[in-house]
Amino acid sequence: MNELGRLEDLPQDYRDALKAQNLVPLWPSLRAVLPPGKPRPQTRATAWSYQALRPLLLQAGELTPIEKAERRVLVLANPGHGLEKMQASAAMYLGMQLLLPGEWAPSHRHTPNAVRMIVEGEGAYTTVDGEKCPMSRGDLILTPTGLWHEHGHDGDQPVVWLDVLDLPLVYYMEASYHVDGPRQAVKPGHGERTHARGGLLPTPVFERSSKAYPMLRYPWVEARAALLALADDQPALEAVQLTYTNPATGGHAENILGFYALMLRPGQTLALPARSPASVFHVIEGALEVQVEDPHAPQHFQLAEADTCCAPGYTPITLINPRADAPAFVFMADESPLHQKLGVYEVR
Ligand code: GTQ
Repeated sequence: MNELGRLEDLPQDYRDALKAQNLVPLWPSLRAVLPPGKPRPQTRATAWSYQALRPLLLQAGELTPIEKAERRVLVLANPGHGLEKMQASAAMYLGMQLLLPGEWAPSHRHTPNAVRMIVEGEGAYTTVDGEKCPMSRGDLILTPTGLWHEHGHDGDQPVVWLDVLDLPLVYYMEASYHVDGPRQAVKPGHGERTHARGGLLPTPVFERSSKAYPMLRYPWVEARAALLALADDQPALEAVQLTYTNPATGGHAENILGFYALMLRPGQTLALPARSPASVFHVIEGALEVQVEDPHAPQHFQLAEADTCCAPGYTPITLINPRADAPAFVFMADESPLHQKLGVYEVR
């Protein structure tokens, strides 16, 4: 591969003439925008300890009343992108949100898609599109693009959840905005109950239009039971993994990011191939070691319950359950639906 001409090789008056007409020579930047062989991700393998961030999140509860925050969130920001960019990867945003007993985070809707993975506490709920979704540890609750959502808390202990949004992508597209709304009227309906039996799909014979997102809450008790059943049923299966899907389409639960529940058997090591999308791992139960062959600096994270890490794309990742006596249960998010839809998805 030959060396390309540099900007400094061009006479200053020529560079000035280009600039005056909003013109840029490609060749000095060609290798930067099309690097050889594989991308040079800004995303760095990064881990966030729940034990370390929890006191700071609770402190935010004392420092900033909910009325002054709307959403009281500490963002898990990737230093590779610059913390102020508030992104975990190119397309993923992660935040730890705190809601205290009696608090209410008012109704709004926005273009980015969100999910919540409940980390700690009981008694809180999210109302999404009029459906009241109780929050329990390990539950996944969707707030897809455009749907009204608000958070309330009838319990007596702090509740914390992990927000995963495609905000960096939607913001980059200059398509990010929100609309405030009044408190929602709660309508009857429990999508997680009507869709609790995989393979049996409610058939809306007399309905003119069915909901684009018929299931908004994926209870952890169901996901955990499904993982244990899968592991038990297929003892030789390496990747005990489930995808959170939209039961009506069979496709991913949301349009841009993918969400998965994984189980690692006691002592299991699971080597994942390098894939183009970035990914996020959050420990629901047990312990997890994550080895990331990050080209910047290889990382080996030891994660405890409620810890979270992210890994860039195009990078082999090894997951290890260090415990010989108990399975590890992991929530994973990635950019696969986006890469697949755009035709840039790769496994190496
Ligand atoms: O709970 O609606 O972490 O709108 C960032 C933006 C959470 C939310 C975030 C949001 C929300």
